Amino acid sequence: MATRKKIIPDENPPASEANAKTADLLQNTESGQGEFMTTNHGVRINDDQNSLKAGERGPSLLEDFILREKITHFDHERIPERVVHARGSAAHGVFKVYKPLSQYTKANFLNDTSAETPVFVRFSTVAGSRGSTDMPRDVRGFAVKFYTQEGNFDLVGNNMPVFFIQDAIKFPDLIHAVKPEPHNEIPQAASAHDTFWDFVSHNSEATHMIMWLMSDRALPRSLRMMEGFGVHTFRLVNAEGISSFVKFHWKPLLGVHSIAWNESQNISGKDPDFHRRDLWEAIESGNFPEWEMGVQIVPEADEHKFDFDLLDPTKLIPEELVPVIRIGKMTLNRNPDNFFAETEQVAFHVGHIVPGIDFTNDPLLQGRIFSYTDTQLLRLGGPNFHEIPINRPVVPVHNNQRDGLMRQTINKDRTSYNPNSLGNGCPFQAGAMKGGFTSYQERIDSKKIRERSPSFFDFFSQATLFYNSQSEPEKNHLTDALRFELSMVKSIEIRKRMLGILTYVDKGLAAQVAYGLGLNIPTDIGLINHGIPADADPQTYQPIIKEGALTKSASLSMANNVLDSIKTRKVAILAADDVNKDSLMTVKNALLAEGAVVEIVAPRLGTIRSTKNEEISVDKSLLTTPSVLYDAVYVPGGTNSVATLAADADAVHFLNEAYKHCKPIAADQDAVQMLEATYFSKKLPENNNDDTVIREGVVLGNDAASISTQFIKAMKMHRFWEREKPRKVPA
Ligand code: HDE
Repeated sequence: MATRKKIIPDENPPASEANAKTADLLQNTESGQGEFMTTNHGVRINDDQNSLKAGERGPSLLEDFILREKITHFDHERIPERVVHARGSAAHGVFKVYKPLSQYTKANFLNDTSAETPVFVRFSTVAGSRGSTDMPRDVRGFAVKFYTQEGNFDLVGNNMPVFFIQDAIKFPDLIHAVKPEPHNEIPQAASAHDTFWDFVSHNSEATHMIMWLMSDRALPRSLRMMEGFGVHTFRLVNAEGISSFVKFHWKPLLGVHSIAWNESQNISGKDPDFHRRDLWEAIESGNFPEWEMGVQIVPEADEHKFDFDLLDPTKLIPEELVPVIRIGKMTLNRNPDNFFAETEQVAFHVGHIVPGIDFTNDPLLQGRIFSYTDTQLLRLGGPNFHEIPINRPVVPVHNNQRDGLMRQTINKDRTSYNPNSLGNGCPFQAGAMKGGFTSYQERIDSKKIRERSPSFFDFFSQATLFYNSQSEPEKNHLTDALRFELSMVKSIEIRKRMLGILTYVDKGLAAQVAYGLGLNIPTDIGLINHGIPADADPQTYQPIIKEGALTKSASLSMANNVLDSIKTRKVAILAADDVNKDSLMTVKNALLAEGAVVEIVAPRLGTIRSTKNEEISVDKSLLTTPSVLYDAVYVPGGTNSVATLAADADAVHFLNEAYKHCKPIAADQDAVQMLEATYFSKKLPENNNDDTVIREGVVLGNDAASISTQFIKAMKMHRFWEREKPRKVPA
């Protein structure tokens, strides 16, 4: 019989044992393996498949408490989904700091290099409902709960470093605008509709974020291959009480990669759980996702040295101005045991900070501090959501809070107030010397006003910086995204207003988008919002480039990111009966040795035969698996295998689509018949007479070993976006 692990909340383990016990504490596992079924009150159930009836064919009886308990529980199994970030996936892991950061912060988990701080990380999309696709064009949430020895620290960030609005009071407007429209609840998980662009076109402070949202950053290849950002400027505070400003970053060790928009739309149909599955499978197979935590630190004295305001969440600090120092590593190494108990019930809160970390006066951050408790009260049903196992700290909780819905802790003491003498004054206030949290003593001497600082009123220069920093293919994608989204908007007035705004980012961009919309850039658009003189003429306006300001920032383009690994990339090997097994295995083994995931895809399931009559197991059939679920494709030789595939429309489509989405493709020379069946074969650039030919990511050769080498080289490049425009495939 399985033993039960029971949690007694006020008997949390001492600090030294806490790490080891975290997994147990967080799990409260009730697997039921080997146990008899009982009611919720522990009575053994004789039969749970037949309700109590008056006779074999008679009516069910009201006294059937087993039926009623089962159905009542079922009727109450749903809680309100998150108002934003409803669609999410999560994992457990650990964080380790590389070097003590005592110069900047006294936070223990950023100083103790021997500590493995447990974390729980939830990734999410923003606009869609809980059951929506993983693959919309959207921001991704990147929320990390650190269970530190000084209490929980939540870094509730996104995969983009800036935000749409500067002040929290605008958040409900932003979210009302992007969510499905209220009269018909259309469209699900998409920003391409009138209300969103209506809001954006009246809210030019969103322009920088719009550039990120229209870029490929909104289409991550994997949750494991995207950056994370704390967005706001926070404070670090050291033991002497000296504070520095800090921006938090997460840098994925697999690099930052995206997919094509057309691909993303297809995946939504073929596998709407694409990101969730990818994360789950990577962890199950031991390919633990890793990120390095980075910090950009700005001494307090340098607060006003930038040409933007550090408190403005629509601005980033270019890495050229303040480098990102990598200070530690996070590894996700365990999937949740139960989606609802952990991923759904986890409650993040930007206000969960520990000594050594503090807030700034960013008006967006300030509003969030209020919002997150409030939302959990509604979503998790009362003030005791911190007692749900996934939300509990690994250190003991002692205070005078009592009662409330669903209270778990059975407090045994008589006093629940402070000061007291009946309880010997317990629990004591720690005071700063014993690790009590003290707020940074920022001096404030000002009038109460409902206004924004003029230092927040440059809405375009960082949008221009972002656009200018993109590679040509990235710029093309951004233009196409804007054309797509604004074409879905029905109101011509909104489209025109957006063209006006884009003019202030880059005139060429605005002109290209205008062309796609069949519109001219309007001349009569003054900007409703701050940032541009009301009488500025979009036709003659030049973007503001401040003196000495950067014109490009390398880290803003994914093209400059890590391109040195094919670890966990998925490769399809297309094969049919009479395939050349030697080639197939040589390439497969070379890919596996580099850490790739390889699947044999054939016209049907079961096994296929090799030319030497050996059996080869098939992983997937063409019926269920499209090319959009893979990063690259290889076609081994074997006359009959190639002939079968060349005559199979699904196989030919597989290759055409992989080419369209700019993926590496490899084939044996004697599989060339298969390539010739494709649309793109005649469009390949000239053969450059290399032994193994690699042309815009298409590798063709006689020798499987050198095909492997070239194919792996091509896969490290991730995608060959430059083939996209001139050689577009109509698939
Ligand atoms: Fe959130 N946000 N947010 N947000 N947010 C929520 O909290 C809110 C903002 C972010 O995986 C909610 O538990 C306000 C910025 C993530 O569980 C809610 C404002 C950033 C998640 C809420 C913001 C975020 C949330 C909904 C403007 C990036 C998912 C359910 C002042 C730095 C966390 C919940 C998870 C979730 C409010 C702006 C990130 C309603 C009022 C900026 C990753 O409380």
